Amino acid sequence: MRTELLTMLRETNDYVSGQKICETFGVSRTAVWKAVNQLRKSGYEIEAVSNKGYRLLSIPDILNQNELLSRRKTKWIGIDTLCYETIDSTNAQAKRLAEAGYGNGTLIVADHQEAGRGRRGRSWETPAGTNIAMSLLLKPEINPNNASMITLVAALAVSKAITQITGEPAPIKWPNDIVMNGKKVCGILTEMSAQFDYVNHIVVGIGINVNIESFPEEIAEIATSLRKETGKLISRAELIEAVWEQFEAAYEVYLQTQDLRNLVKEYDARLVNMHRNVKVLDPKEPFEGKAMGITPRGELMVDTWESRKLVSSGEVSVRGIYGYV
Ligand code: BTX
Repeated sequence: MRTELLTMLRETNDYVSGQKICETFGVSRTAVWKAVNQLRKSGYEIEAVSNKGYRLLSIPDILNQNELLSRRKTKWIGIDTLCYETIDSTNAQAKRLAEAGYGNGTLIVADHQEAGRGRRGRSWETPAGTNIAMSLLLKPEINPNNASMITLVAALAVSKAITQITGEPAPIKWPNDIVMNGKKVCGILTEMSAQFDYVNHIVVGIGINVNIESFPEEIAEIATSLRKETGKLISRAELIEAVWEQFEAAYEVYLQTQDLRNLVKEYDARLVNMHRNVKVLDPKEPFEGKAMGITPRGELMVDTWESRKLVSSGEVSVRGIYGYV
């Protein structure tokens, strides 16, 4: 009931009468009063005025099930939403839940990760109280060869959601980092469990630096947050909702063709590398060229002086000639 009550209070700036709440949920006035107090304990400021009712004055920046579910507008993502104050890694937890039978669309969100994972064994910092760490469990009927493109779908969704919430551009650094002013504000790690021709499950892990103001020394040069770039305090729950709404829409387009042909234009429009010189750190043979956008399969097209090369994600990193972007 707390979730539904929150939704109800959030939908209006005005008072909602105790009577109306009782009738809507079929509960007693005492039950309403208890629910209001529980919400207050979690940090919500709720005013109670006799003869008028209850009014929501402020919403804390917390990530719990009530807050996320009361904002949920997605069709299928997050029907099952699990929130943790602290966890090793939301991706690791998503995998454990997948094996325990949780279904397509399960969303795992944590306030703090103790062993957040980056790509290729790297780590990802998620200190408590300021950032977003979340993973979506997918069980699609697709060819495993097409799965890596889902990372680019997620990057597009995050980029759009950040712009929707902050009003600022949030370009994509191919394949799946979101950058602001040349620094990393979001990382995405997609992991898959598959047979030869069958996907058991896919986990899309997204880490966003939201309200954090300073970073550990090792990453201070390359990392930034929405707070630092926009000067605004952002509601993490609102951003989470925006990301998954955007993801649902883009993922539906991807599923129709199992590739990015209908998303290339939007992706390229947000690509920070577009028409810039890049260094492709291919362990076999590093090379330089000009980035020309992505193919419908999500490869980066790089024109060298002699030919066009297609760079697949997963194997190589791409850098700007003078730095990270
Ligand atoms: P990546 O391998 O591209 O980036 C990891 C590198 O980024 C690190 O080696 C470090 O230099 C830098 N880094 C670490 N933490 C941060 C940070 N908070 N902000 C900016 N740069 C940082 C990117 O990997 C993929 C990251 C996915 C993280 C999500 S969080 C939810 C889910 N659970 C989980 O364990 N991982 C994913």
